[in-house]
Amino acid sequence: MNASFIVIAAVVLAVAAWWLIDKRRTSHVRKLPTLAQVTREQLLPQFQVVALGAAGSGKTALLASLHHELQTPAGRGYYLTLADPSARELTGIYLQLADPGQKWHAGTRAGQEREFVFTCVSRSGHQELARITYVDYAGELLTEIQPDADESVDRLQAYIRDAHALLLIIDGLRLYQYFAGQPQGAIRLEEAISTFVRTAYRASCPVHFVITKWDLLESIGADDRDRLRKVRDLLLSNPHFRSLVTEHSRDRIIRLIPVSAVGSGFARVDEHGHVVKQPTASAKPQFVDLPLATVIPDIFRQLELQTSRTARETLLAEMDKRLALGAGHWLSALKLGMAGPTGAFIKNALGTVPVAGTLGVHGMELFVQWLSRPALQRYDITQEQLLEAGDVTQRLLLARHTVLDEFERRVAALESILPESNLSDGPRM
Ligand SMILES: Nc1nc2c(ncn2[C@@H]2O[C@H](COP(=O)(O)OP(=O)(O)OP(=O)(O)O)[C@@H](O)[C@H]2O)c(=O)[nH]1
Ligand SMILES: [Mg+2]
Repeated sequence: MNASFIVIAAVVLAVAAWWLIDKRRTSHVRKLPTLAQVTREQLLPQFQVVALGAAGSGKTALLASLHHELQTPAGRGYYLTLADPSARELTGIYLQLADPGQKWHAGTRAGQEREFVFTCVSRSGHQELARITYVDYAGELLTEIQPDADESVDRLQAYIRDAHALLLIIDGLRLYQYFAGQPQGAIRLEEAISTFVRTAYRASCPVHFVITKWDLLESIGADDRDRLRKVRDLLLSNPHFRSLVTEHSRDRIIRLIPVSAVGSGFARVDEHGHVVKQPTASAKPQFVDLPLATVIPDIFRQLELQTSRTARETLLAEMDKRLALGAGHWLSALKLGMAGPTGAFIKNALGTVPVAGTLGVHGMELFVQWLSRPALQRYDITQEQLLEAGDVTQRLLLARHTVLDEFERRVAALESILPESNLSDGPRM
């Protein structure tokens, strides 16, 4: 009796120990859902963009102008939707911004910071393709000690940690002051660069330096390219900035993007150094779609640099084989078949590449689609063939693919008009 009790107890203990060890071994492996388990919402790849910049550097104006510009397709294959009351709020800010008869909008106060969740929708078929969360906050949180703002600062740090792209805002007014020989321009620029460089060094996602108020810089060069070259040379003359670019450009994407929320001739700097609206001007925002259009291609280019070459080559060889059998075979390999080649590649990357973990399964699926582009071209597979071959889920994949192509073309156009915008040595288009 005593002996059998000891045996039973030993067996129970051994089973419990095995269960515990197995649980610990598998608990860090993310359980991937099957298609039947995921809802429509979960099927959408999610991206988070955080714009960091000092108070008054133009973050809210850029956001409002970007929303205004992208709320209809206007010649693009996609547009953005935003739910109320956020949409109403940004529309209100843009209308005030673009009205030469009204004062500028008020600055964002600590505690007023918000997430704006945009949905990227395809023009044809109005398919929801991805969610892009954009965080707007009070610039003082970055540089000043604010009483009672600890919670806001913590939230901002969490956003930065989870960001898929960081937009580091360089105030064009400071650059204007620098080129006009005013000492406060150099001082503020130095301040902004040292704050940013610290953050950018720690980030594992792509980093875009966004130059706001581009319209104020017209006098520094003959055209956009000449102006951007001058701004890039100035930034690279800062040893911290130069060191960031040198260190990170091999496996990270670093970009320089000029934007104007109001466009050429809308405002000027008066004799007191204030930015004033011109009474009869009308707003024509310039390049404001770029901070968003470059996000997804840049994340993917960076992932391409960071995922194992062998894993990528195995996946692409498999995709190639399927494409040789026809469009339908390729599409079924892309669908949430976690047992197939896509699934194996995604599981591997989720465990080993920093940005992949935060992108999740559907962001990574989109990445696999993006990687297959050369094979699609090689087999000369047309959109029509793909559409005929696909079912409803596959059409969603396809719509995502088409918009991704458009983002890519926009990045290619940016790099051909303004090659100085690419600060990295990484692969170019
Ligand atoms: N000329 C010109 N001025 C701009 C532009 N964008 C912003 N401004 C000016 O910069 C000011 C500040 O812009 P905001 O968008 O409020 O700046 P912010 O970074 O959101 O500031 P906080 O909310 O205080 O952190 C505006 O009131 C305008 O005077 C632009 O594209 N061109
Ligand atoms: Mg603001």
